[in-house]
Amino acid sequence: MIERTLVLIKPDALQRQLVGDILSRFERVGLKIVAMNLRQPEKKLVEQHYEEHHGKPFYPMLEQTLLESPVVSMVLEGIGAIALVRKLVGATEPAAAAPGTIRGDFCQLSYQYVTAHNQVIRNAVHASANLEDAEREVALWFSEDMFCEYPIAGEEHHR
Ligand code: IDP
Ligand code: MG
Repeated sequence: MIERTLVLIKPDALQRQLVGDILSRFERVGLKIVAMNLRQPEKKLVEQHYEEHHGKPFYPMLEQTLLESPVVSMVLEGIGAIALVRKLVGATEPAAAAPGTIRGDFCQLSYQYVTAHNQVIRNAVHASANLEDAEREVALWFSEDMFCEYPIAGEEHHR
C-alpha cells in the first residue's frame, strides 16, 4: 500500500543543523519526497497541528518550541510510509528510542528529566501516527499545487 505521511523537522533540529542527517535517513530507505518546504509556521497552524494535545500540561511549551524558529515540512511517499517513518523516527521519549532511530541517535531527553526541569521533550521530528492523522496533517501543511510528480531512480525495484 503506497501511503503519504507528514514529517516536520522541528526547530530544535534546525537549530542543531541536523536537516541533512535526518533527510538522508528517509532517502536511503527509498522514501520519495513529494512536497517540501522551509517555513515559519503561524500560531494557528501549530494549534491545529497539535490539536490532540490541547489541555495537557506540556502543551503551552510544545506550541512555543514549534514557533521558536522555522520547521522543514515534507510529505514522504512509499510502501507503508506512515509506519515506516515512525519506525525510523523512534519512540517519543528519546531516552527510550532505539539506537539507529533519529530520536535515539540525536536526542537524549527523558520524561523524568523534562518533568523535573519543566521542559518539553525536544525530539527533532514529528511524524504522522496513523492514516487518519496523516491525511489531516498533509492537508493542513500542504495544498495540492505544492506536490511534485517525478520518477526516482530504482522506484521499480521496490514497488
Ligand atoms: P509523537 O511526536 O511521538 O507522536 P506525541 O505523544 O504526539 O508524540 O507528542 C507530541 C510531542 O509533544 C512529542 O513529540 C514531544 O515533543 C512532546 N511531548 C509528548 N509527551 C510529552 C511529555 O510527557 N512531556 C513533555 N513533552 C512531551
Ligand atoms: Mg503524535
